[in-house]
Amino acid sequence: MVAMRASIGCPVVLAADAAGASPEVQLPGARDVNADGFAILPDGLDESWIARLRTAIDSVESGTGVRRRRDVYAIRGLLRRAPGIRELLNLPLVRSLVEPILGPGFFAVSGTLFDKTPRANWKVAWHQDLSIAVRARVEMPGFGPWSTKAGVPHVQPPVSVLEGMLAVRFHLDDCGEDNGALRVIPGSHRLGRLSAERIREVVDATAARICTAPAGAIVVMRPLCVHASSSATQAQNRRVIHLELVARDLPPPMEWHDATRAAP
Ligand SMILES: O=C(O)CCC(=O)C(=O)O
Repeated sequence: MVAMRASIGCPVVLAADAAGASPEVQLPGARDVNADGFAILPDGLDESWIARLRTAIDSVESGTGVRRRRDVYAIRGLLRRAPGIRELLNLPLVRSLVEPILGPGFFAVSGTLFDKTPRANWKVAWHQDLSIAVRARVEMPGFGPWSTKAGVPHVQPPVSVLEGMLAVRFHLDDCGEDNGALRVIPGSHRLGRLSAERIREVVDATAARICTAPAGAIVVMRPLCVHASSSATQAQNRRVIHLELVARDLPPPMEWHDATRAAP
């Protein structure tokens, strides 16, 4: 199989293994992810892994955290609701991709399925991901404002916490420009937390990148990278498993709401 290059520089070649990575996958270097704020690895998971993840998602029953607009489009708490998805954290491919960026001992603090279908189509304006889910509300300098989502306390932490996070997105369907692809502003994660006005300025001043991705692709993104998502104009699913990973605990007594670790 011919290896495909990741969308940005300095690839690291990873030999095939039994755990689902395509042979000779070339990983983006940490330096490039840190420079651009995102990277696309088109040749990530193989067919058997895609099928396994689709099955894990199909088994999730509706309830709190499953948001419906006639059809499911977001399932939150995914690692708890579909435990099979935790296996992603043990994949050598994922470790090889994430460890150079976050360091060893990374763990997931959030897992969400985002889907777009003809009956559950949606879009998101340009924004940064600024909130984290925590175990309990604790007043600490630098943390705030607070909100509650599905009964879980959320807070905006200091920028230093957000800079230590990485979103890893596993595509379960082909996602072209017409299928609600993520759009990102390269390099914008290096500007810190931005006001709505600054986001508009940055978007006006910088060419956006559309993260088209085939099924099996893995997209990594720094949460501070300004991003948006358009509605799909194609009548097919756009399932993405979106995990947020970190390698550090929060300053005590603040604690992550959910910390799912890879098996040792
Ligand atoms: O999946 C998408 O297209 C958008 C996700 C998003 O905007 C987010 O995670 O903040």
